[in-house]
Amino acid sequence: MRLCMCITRDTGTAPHAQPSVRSSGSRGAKAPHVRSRSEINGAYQKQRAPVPDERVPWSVAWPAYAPIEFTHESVAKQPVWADPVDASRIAGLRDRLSYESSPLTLAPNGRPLNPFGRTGTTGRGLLGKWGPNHAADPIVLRARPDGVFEMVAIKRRDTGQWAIPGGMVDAGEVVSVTLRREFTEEAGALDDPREQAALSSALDVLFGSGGSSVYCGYVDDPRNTDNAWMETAVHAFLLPADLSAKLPLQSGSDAADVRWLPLDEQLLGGDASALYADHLRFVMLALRQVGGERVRSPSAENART
Ligand code: RP5
Repeated sequence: MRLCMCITRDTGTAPHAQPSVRSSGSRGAKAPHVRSRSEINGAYQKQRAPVPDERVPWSVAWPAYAPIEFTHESVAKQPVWADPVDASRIAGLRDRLSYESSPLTLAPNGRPLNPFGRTGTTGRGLLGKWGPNHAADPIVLRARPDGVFEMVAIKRRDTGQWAIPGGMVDAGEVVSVTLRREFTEEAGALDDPREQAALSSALDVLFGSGGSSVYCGYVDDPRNTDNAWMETAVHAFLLPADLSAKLPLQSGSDAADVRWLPLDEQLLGGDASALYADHLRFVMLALRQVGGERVRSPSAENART
């Protein structure tokens, strides 16, 4: 596993002084990017050709490969957050920032190729950008008196899974701003102005610390395609005990629910699909970094993918 600094898209500088784990993504795992080949996201039903594990890598010749072309209508109508339909007309596409593949590898039709291999779908699916689509994921943790950590988790509307309350990095936005904005939008949508003010000052302290940068790289996200994929920067924040009582939670419009999710042995040792995409793996990395020896859990490597 290589080490790197997470580089922000807009400044080209490292947002934090600490080195973070750079993606090993799904490379080397027994079944490479399984969620990127799944139809767990309802919009992808019947939109993927089956890709056996051994045929995922582009290096494996597969002349009969017949992926299904799919770009969701919400993307095809080209809202402000989406690229033009024709990738070959985008200037500088090859040099877009990626934590995984720099420069991007382009297919003869000018579309970027997923650095983790085939997904059974071409086009962009639900993703706006050709190539990497950048997100930021804040893992907010608190320790219970019995030593078990809890994390602020939201229930996603698309797959119904619990997830880190992360989201897309807006154009021109730095990761540190996205982390706080997404957390507030998804988990801190409070109506009461007094509660809102209390949350805001707690978040000043929490996010003001910068947290620990634990990962940057590919996400095995069920929206990925052969030509568009998710990458993220994951930061962990450990709440001091006095602050955790002052953190009221309320899910925003993007989330069906929000809660303090116990990171107990049942969750950490169980099925990785208990959390969205690669989020269980990111949580394991965060616990190892933030919790150290105090964490009672199997090691990150034991997480099933
Ligand atoms: C995942 O999708 C990232 O890890 C992040 O949590 C999320 C961002 O997408 P939206 O929540 O904005 O849909 O790949």
